[in-house]
Amino acid sequence: MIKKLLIANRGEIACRIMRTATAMGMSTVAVYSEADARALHVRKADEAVCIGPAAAAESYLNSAAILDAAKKTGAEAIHPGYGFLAENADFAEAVGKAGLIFVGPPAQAIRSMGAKDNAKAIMAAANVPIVPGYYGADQSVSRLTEEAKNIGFPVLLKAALGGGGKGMRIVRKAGELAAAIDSAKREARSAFGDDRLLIERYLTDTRHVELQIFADRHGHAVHLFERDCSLQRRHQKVVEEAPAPGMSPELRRKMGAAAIAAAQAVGYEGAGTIEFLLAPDRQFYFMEMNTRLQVEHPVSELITGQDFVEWQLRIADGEPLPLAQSEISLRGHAVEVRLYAEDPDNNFLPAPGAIAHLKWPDDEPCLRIETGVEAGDVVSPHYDPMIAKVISYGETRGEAIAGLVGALNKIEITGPGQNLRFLMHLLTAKPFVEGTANTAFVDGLTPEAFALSEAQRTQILAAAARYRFAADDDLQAAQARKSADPHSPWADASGWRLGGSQRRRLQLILEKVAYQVFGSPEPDGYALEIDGRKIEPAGTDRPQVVKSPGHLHVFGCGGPAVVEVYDPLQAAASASLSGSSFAAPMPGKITVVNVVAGQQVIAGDVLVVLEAMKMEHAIVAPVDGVVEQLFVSLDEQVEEATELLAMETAK
Ligand code: MV4
Repeated sequence: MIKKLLIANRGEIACRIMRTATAMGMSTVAVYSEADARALHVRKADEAVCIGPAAAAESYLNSAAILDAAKKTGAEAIHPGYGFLAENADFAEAVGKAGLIFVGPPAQAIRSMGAKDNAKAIMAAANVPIVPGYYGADQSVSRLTEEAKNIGFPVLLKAALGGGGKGMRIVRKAGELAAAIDSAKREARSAFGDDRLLIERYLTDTRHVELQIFADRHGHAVHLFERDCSLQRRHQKVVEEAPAPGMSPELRRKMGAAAIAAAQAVGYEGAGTIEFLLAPDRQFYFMEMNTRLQVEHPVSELITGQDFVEWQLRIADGEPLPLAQSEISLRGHAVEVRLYAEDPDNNFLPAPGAIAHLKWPDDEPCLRIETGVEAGDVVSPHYDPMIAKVISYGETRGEAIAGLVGALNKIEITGPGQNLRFLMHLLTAKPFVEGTANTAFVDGLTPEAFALSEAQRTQILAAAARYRFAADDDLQAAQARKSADPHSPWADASGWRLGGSQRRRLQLILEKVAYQVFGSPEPDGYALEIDGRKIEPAGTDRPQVVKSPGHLHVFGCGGPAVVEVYDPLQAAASASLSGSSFAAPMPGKITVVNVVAGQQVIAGDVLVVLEAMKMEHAIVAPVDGVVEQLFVSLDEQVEEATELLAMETAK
């Protein structure tokens, strides 16, 4: 048995592999770049070695540094995870030559499957169904044109060394072919250093169905059923599930047999995935083979009750497969989503950053969260901005989906961007719920598709207003307790005003839209009006609100929302904030003094209130800081531009 394992990866997969290796009694070695020095996978490992600067090319892709770390720590085996060097045949070979165990397939199998044309030739020879097309060596335009005409338009041009849709071109008629070949070859040359193309019949309305396989060194190969990964955004998987919706036992058997044949055809060992395109007529076609453990492997683990990393480690150590095909059974349904630090409202650009607040749903047996970060960590700008994988299991597909939506609704995160609302939209979209969403579904969505509904807006604004009013009351009460005369009417936070209305006013901004919110204190909280509309009292299932400087983060309304608390005079106050002093924006009477000299305040805190023109004007802290000096006192009449207070702003 392997005693010490080096994990040549980072983030959630490194933590996930360590969890199993530790459970198996292994000692674990993490490798990390300088940017990851304080990362969770480093903290979790028994030992850790810095392998280079932040750039992946100089660290996580640095074979020599990784091998050196293995040698230095006495690791006997290296697990590559996924991505980085996981499908690098040269690395797999170098690990073997260094006398270490590579937890993965033979280098030859990686090489064979690395080129689409070669992979198709091997599959065709093994009678694995492939998409009709041409994948020969003659790459002349005349030959490619002749073959395209034989296949029939529309055809798909694919780069032999391409992947994830890179270098793909749909050609709908003969006249477009020459230009498409030229541009596809140019792109392939620059992206992969090789411009070989293959041509396939373009299949429409397809599903992406992939089979998990394992093979050992003793000639055994099994499949552990299929996953449906049709929900992809620009060829990046977003939602994965097992088993595939609408799969019949007969089709599952046929696809499983084809996947095993594929594994045997390449002399496979370890964990692998055979990707198929499933057409509406239930014909399926080999697309590509992934010679690594996939990101989405947990959904297959959950429906089979197996630990695939344990299987990998045992097989890499020469053990036979833990189970025969007849002993592998399918139960229930699992769905996974990839929670990313990206901004769906900004074309899904990465939105890395420090995690100021992170709260997962309570542990449940049917919920699994795989993550490489904790509150206080940073989602790095140097690498894939994955925050976590969230996986839900249910006896039925409906239960699994409902559990996942409920869990996502409870996730609280502030700091980096996140795609929770997008994920929840996909999981509740009719085509997905009905199990009919194909590979074009996600890319066909417009941003409006996952915009906030009016009901969600109202729920979010109400939660923010209730939180803010309560916070002001608490602050007022705290001030009163500290002030010389705790029973002064000015200390009364109830919003009571001599002869005046008890209504409190807030201006909130949600997604760049300003709302007037009025609150009237009542025994069980505040009765709210938003832009003149009376709001239903809060129910029992209350959204969670977390404060950050100048913003309120509302969770539990179909995904996080950020509400800015705005006061017209805040703009005036911050506009008049010259250096670190405040000037009265107009003549009036000081009716509330909420702070004392030396008090720490955060952006949005009410400092003093000026009554002018029969209205209350809150002077708020435009930024975090400390109140240096108060120049006014309660009930004082002040002229316009009177200095009210001085504040030292946080650096
Ligand atoms: C196809 C196809 C239709 N017809 N091949 C996308 C990247 C790589 N996985 C292969 N892909 C496709 N190959 C033929 N002959 C449609 C796709 C495709 C796709 C496949 C699976 C999941 C998502 C996809 C999104 C767009 C296109």
